[in-house]
Order: sequence, then C-alpha cells, then structure tokens
Amino acid sequence: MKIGIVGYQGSGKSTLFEWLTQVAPDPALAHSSQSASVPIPEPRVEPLCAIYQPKKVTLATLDIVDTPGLSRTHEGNATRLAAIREAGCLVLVTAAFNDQTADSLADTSRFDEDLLLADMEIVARRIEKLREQAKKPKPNRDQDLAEIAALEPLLAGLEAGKRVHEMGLTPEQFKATRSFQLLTERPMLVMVNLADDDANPERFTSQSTDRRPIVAVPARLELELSRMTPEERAAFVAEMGLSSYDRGELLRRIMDVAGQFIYFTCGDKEVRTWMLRKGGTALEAADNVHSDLARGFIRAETMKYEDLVRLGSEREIKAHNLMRQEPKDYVVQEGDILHIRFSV
Ligand SMILES: Nc1nc2c(ncn2[C@@H]2O[C@H](COP(=O)(O)OP(=O)(O)OP(=O)(O)O)[C@@H](O)[C@H]2O)c(=O)[nH]1
Ligand SMILES: [Mg+2]
Repeated sequence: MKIGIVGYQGSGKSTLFEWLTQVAPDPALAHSSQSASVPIPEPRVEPLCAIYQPKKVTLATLDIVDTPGLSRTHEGNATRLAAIREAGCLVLVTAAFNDQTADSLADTSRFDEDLLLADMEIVARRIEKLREQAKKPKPNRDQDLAEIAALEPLLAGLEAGKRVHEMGLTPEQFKATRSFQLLTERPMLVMVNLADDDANPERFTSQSTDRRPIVAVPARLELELSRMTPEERAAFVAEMGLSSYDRGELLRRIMDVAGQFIYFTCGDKEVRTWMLRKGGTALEAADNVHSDLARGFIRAETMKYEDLVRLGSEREIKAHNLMRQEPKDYVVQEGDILHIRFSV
C-alpha cells in the first residue's frame, strides 16, 4: 500500500517522511518524489513469539512516498499532483509552527479544493468529449450516453465540494473513472505539524471526525528524538516535560485510515504480520501470502489473537473449540491468526 505524504510547500512533509521511515530525503529528489518501505511496528508480535519461538519475524510494510509540495499560487501544481496519483491513501501535512497556527486547518479545506478542482477538470473534460461523440450517430452511442449519465452526478458532487471518497462510486461510475486515478477518491489523514513547544494539540485533534481524521504531531521534534538513544530520549523528554508521540501508533493510524488491518500467520519458522483491506476474504489473505495458497485453497484454520494469548497454546485453543474452519469467502477480522490449508 502506497501512502502519499502531501501538502503545501514547507509544511514539513520531508521531516515527517524522515521520522516515519528513518531514511533521509535526498535533496536531488525534492522536485519529484521519494519513497521508502517501512515495517509497521506491532506490539502483539512479542507475545506471539513467546508462544511459537519462531526463527524469524516479518512485519507488514507501508510504502511511504514524500511528494513535492503544492504551490499556493497554483503554478506548476499539475505536475506535482501527478506524483500523488499513485498513492492509495494521503497524509496531508499542514504547518502549525512559526505563527502558521491560525491557518493550519483552513489549509485542509484549501488543499481539498485543489484536489477537487483537479478531479473536476478531468471528469468535465471526459463528459464534454462524450457529448461531442454522442452528437454523431455511431454504433456505441448508447454506451456513451450511459457513461455521461454516470459521470454527471459525480461532477455535480465534486462541484458541491464532496470528495469522491465521501460520495462512494456506483459500479458504472467506478468503471468510467477507473483510469482517471481521481485524487479525492483516496482516504486522507490530516497531520497537523506542531511547533516543538505546542502544549495544546487538542485544539486540532478535538476536531477530528471519521470523515476527516486529524492527528497533531511535532514532526521536527519527533525526528530529533528518534535520533537519540532511548536513555537520552527519556532524559530529554522528562526534562522538557514533553509527551513524545509513538511512531508505530501513527503508522497504524495511517494503515487504519487507508482501510487496511493486520492479521497474522504463525509457526515455529516464522511469526508474520500481514495487511488486508477491511472486508477482505480468507482467499485474498491466502493470496497475499502466496498465489499457490489461493489456487489450492482448502480452508483457513482461524483463531483469535486474544484467545491464543489467553490460553497460551494452539493445543488449548483446540481443546476449547476455538480453532474455526473457515471457507474461502470468510471475511477476515483484525487480529485473526490464520493457518491456510491448501493442496498443490
Ligand atoms: N518549528 C518547526 N519547524 C519545522 C517542523 N517541521 C518542519 N520544520 C521546518 O520547516 C522547514 C521545511 O520542512 P520540510 O520537511 O523540508 O518541508 P517540506 O514540506 O518537505 O517542504 P517542500 O518539500 O519544500 O514542500 C524546515 O526548515 C524544517 O526544519 C516542525 O514541526 N516545527
Ligand atoms: Mg520536502
């Protein structure tokens, strides 16, 4: 899953990128984009390792992409927006340091508008082209008219300020817009980038809703803290009376906003976390691990993380009848541990 870090110039995107990925941004790539793959820290892995004693632990990853900042004058933004289109989820960084506090949530609506305008332009152009085509009698004219009928309400929604993600798409609209990579189709998390000494992040986070999730983090401070040894960090945080934000927690929040969750595969060889879209099935989970497992899928032996850790072993899980046999179309739940049974 690709996560695009987006925002206006100088809002702290590269700072956030470096903190999250621990990879220093290459200045030579400042005008295009730069990505790094980050394992998502998972606190439940340690108790699982105590049970399975695996040789290896592997964590699911997010691909974090640092993108060039948009200009507030709109000049040159089209090419910058192109760098965002690949991302499945956006993290919008807005600056609340250096006296930019007052403006930082207004920036989210401004940024929304920039994305909405870009989407409107694409959809409007397509409708116009279809209307031109439909003037002439031609074999697939009905198809063109159907596409116009699908796209018009979408355009009206965009014009009313609704993001595609919020509206949802009908199957016809999905088909008609698939190749456009519309920008407002992606879920978005707002990250308010706080000054080092900001003592009142609640004024931002209290405005967080499901529709518009908001976190507030002092990215530069967190980056500096992440460069210290744990002892130095603890001393510094205590001395300055800071509360430091957990990097893993932010990565998991991003994953959640991106519509993904964690499930596990466990054995004495490997304990591993995997990411799946919410609503994903056992067959998709199997395919994630290996396409052979999906092709030869028989069933998924499934238990809950909490049950396993409470009971301490798979033997106890079975003794309590808590190992379920699930079919292909079982909707995998957050925290499920799967053993995929398959034939070759
Ligand atoms: N005080 C403060 N300064 C910050 C913070 N985050 C970033 N900065 C500073 O703001 C400047 C811009 O930060 P970057 O991370 O390069 O911003 P950017 O969004 O990547 O900028 P562009 O890529 O040019 O659009 C740098 O001088 C940072 O040190 C923060 O949380 N607090
Ligand atoms: Mg940058």
